[in-house]
Amino acid sequence: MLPFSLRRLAQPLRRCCHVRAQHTRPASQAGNQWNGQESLAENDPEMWNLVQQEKDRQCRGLEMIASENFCSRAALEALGSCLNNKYSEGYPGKRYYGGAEVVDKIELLCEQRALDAFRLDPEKWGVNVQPYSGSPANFAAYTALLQPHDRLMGLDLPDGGHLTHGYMSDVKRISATSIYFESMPYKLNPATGLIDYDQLEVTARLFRPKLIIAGTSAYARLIDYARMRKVCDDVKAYLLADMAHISGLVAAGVIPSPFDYSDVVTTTTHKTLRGARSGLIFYRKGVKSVDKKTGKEIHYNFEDKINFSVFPSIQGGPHNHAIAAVAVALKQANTSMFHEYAVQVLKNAKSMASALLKKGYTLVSGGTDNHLVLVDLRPKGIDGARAERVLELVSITANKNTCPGDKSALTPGGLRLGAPALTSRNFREADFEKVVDFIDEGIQIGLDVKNKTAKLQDFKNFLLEDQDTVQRIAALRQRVEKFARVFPMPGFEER
Ligand code: DSN
Repeated sequence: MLPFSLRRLAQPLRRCCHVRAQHTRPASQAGNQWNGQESLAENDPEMWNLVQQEKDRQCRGLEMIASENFCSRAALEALGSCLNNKYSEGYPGKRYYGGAEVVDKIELLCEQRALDAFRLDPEKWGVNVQPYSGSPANFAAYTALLQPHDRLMGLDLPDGGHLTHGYMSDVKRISATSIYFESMPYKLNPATGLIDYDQLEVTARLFRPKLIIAGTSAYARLIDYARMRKVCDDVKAYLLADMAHISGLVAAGVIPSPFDYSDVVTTTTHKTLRGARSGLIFYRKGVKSVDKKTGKEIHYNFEDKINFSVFPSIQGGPHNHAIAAVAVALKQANTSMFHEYAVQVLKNAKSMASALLKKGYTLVSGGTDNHLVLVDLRPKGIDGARAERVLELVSITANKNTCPGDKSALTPGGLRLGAPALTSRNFREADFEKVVDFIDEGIQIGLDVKNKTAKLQDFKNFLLEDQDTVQRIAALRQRVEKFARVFPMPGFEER
């Protein structure tokens, strides 16, 4: 048997629990000292109640927002842990604060799992796991690769791109990525709904960007990375893939990987990847080429630039709790169960697409090869804003989206519908057919109300005030919620 002192050293966790037990003495014995041990429900019932309301909304509703998902309990446990408390500016082994030995291990583990999840050779790829989310990740990557006012090209936001891909309107630079850099969009071919690579090539030759972004947030097809690489090589631009929407599908290997063609790859971690809300930047490293004359190796120089850009140029202390939770999700993403999930996401999106087509809906690009569909509601005589609102009232959450040729971002013609979240609740193809039935019923209500009202605000008021409509909505909502509630929900039981 170990002497008492050694036993204590061998059982650090138990000691910690012992200390905690002392801290949980009733307030009367502890002299009313603050100990931070009260649960959220006890300490802040108002907030607890709101969290429970949100949990209930998620459980009884049909979550169709293509960028959302339901994070696992294990990852949420890491997210809601003591790691929140630690400051650790810098990188593992090079911190500006003491006490970072554990968070160093956590960050290194996350990096290793990120490379493993995407099957990347650590000699050829590195990763920064500190970006707070996708937008700062993109801004940090641009700041690393470009000088202020250098040129970049991304898919236009109304065509399914993203704000951070350089979005500006006709009259205003909107995203910081168009304020600090000069941006030129590429577009979809309006006839096919597919990225117009020919036009991209022509524009790139004229605009001479230093960076081209391959990434989307409302595009139902696969990206031709090889074609984009060729354009980049022609104009000597970097290729940055923003795989935020599809990174879970890439990790599972069920769609082509951008890593084969890109210099840098960014992603969020909470969409199809199903982790905590955070961001990652992958960059090439190692030998880029060999000088033919001298035989000297030329190396990629992204690593230092990207790390410096994330910290100290743009961010401060890393969110260690998020990094740990992402590491948990990345481990999950490397399992056969996650592969099955990703396969099912694709099947469910296809099932949703064919059910919508059967009901006479028009889909941008005519279908889907990934996790989402973009419904063009204009031929039906309604817009995405009206559809979004009426669906919200029947507990179906989706978002309005521009379609090619749309003029207004406030009443665009499209509705974006994604399969990832409900697939995490074990929905299968037949369930998605049922979901489409509900969506169609909701849109019928929307059409009836649109015919009786003028402006969007009149439409919204009518939905809440016209008794017949209120009853139709309530009846449909009841059926939607009865259907949705029985499916399992990842995460904590009650929060
Ligand atoms: N807001 C995300 C989306 O819905 O696609 C992108 O950042």
